[in-house]
Amino acid sequence: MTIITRRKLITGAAIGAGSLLSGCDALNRSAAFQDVLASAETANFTVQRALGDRMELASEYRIADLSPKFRANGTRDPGTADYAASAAQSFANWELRLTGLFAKPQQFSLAALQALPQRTQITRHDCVEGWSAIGQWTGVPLNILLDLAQLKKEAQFLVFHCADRLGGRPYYESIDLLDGFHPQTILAHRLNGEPLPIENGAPLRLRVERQLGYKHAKYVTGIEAVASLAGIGEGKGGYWQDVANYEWYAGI
Ligand SMILES: Nc1nc2c(c(=O)[nH]1)N[C@H]1C(S)=C(S)[C@@H](COP(=O)(O)O)O[C@H]1N2
Ligand SMILES: [Mo]
Repeated sequence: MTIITRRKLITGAAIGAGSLLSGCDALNRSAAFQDVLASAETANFTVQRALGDRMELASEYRIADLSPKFRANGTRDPGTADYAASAAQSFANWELRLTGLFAKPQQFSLAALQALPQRTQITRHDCVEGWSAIGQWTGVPLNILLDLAQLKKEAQFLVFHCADRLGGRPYYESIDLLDGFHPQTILAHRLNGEPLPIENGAPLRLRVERQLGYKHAKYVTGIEAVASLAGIGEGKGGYWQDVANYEWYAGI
């Protein structure tokens, strides 16, 4: 298991820097990521190479490559009264709460998220259960939210809280800051040009395109910035990590 801490992120930023500065405009505009780049003179070049790979983009596909249907897996409907009531009003009352290590913790309605700059990407989703699907996702880049809420320097991980439970436990997932600021990491509210279907995580789901399917939290209600995963769930960083020892870092 590789946990990328902020210290490693800082040393890694210099490698990433060349490709970031050429390609990733949104990332370059990110105040928090600028801090990271500014600290990059402490670079360790071995760590750098590995982290540089992690900032590369996942493959993107064409409309012609879309799967006829994007299949659903895991929870297909959270099934609570609150969720049903929210769905009945097209999730107009849905709130995404940013809590924990932010200088300006805040919440966003779905409409507020949709009013921010959006990214659309066609990517392949790979589930450990042995299937893949290509879908077109539209949503707000996570790095925009991290800057608006002003992620604090002590933050090392972002925990995604979800509206559903599996076997009585809330589903959750977590990523480090390299994935948090990655330009293809988005909170998606549309799939294949339509509002996200309930079975695929309506109204909001994480897309973290360099990782396996279980990292892509559906029904996201909150993002908590933390210095450690120890106090969350059973401390392994995600539902499947806690119950079945899945890898925390599921890079593809
Ligand atoms: N909240 C929540 N997120 C989740 C799951 C889940 O059961 N609940 N299943 C995960 C798994 S294993 C996969 S493969 C994908 C499936 O996404 P899909 O239903 O859009 O295919 O969601 C992931 N995110
Ligand atoms: Mo999965």
